[in-house]
Amino acid sequence: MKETIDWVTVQKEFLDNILQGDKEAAIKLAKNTLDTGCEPLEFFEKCVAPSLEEVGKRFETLDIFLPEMVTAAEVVEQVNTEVINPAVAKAKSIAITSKGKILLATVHGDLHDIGKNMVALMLKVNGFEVIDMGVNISPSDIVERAAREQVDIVGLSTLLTTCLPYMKDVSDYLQGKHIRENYSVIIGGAATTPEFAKQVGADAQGNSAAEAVEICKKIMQVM
Ligand code: B1M
Repeated sequence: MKETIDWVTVQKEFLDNILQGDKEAAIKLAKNTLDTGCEPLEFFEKCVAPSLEEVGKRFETLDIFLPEMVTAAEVVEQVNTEVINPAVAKAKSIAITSKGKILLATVHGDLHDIGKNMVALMLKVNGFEVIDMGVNISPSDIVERAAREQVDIVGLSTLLTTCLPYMKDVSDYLQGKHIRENYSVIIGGAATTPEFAKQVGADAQGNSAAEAVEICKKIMQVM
């Protein structure tokens, strides 16, 4: 039976672990929490994501500096690789037939990929074919690859407000080549909002990996 989790305590401990660069403790905490019956995505959304948000707040208020933010991100990447990703993959079997082909990229100028990688993983385990171009990808490369791979959906991520214009560039580039109607465009990442999605002519905006999956299912009209 699933135990009740005190998320405030777990998150506080996880935050301390990642700020101190204590990979072993963070991994142990993640494993122990999953052992109580917690779903890996729930651990990511209720502990990892809010802890990183707190890291961001402390960075903004100069309570911590870039090296600590880098360390925290490195520990999280290790926890994802060693605990969360394998647990997600184990819990869901990869579908044989594709529900749709999705191209994902973090846009030009932006190196953030923790959230985008979780979106990619959740789409894959939910039966979508994912082409993940990685980070810092130019609008022209995104459009060229989308056309070459004949994807159904173009998915763009950014966490930096300074990189939002590149999302608009992708949309404009698709329009300019008269191929915009061939794709659905969805955007996400902490810098985006539903209003911004409307402004740039995107079809949808998602605030979490789970939401990204639901949006893609709706677009492809699959369960
Ligand atoms: Co940077 N950083 N960072 N950073 N960083 C932020 C984003 C910031 C908000 C921190 C702050 O000041 N409060 C700030 C941006 C401010 C702004 O633009 N307004 C910032 C800054 C300033 C910077 C640098 C410029 C710092 C510097 O060098 N002086 C620099 C930029 C480097 C660059 O990209 N060119 C920088 C660097 C870094 C690190 C390398 C140290 C590291 C990134 C490591 C990595 O990603 N591999 C890092 C980190 C870790 C953060 C914070 C702390 C955490 C980001 C994160 O992973 N969040 C962040 C603070 C914050 O976000 N509040 C911050 C967790 C993740 C799960 O959330 O990515 O939003 P997110 O993804 C979610 C949803 O948004 C959604 O699903 C995900 C899962 O739930 N989603 C989608 C994401 N993509 C989607 C796509 C979809 C749908 C949903 O459809 C396609």
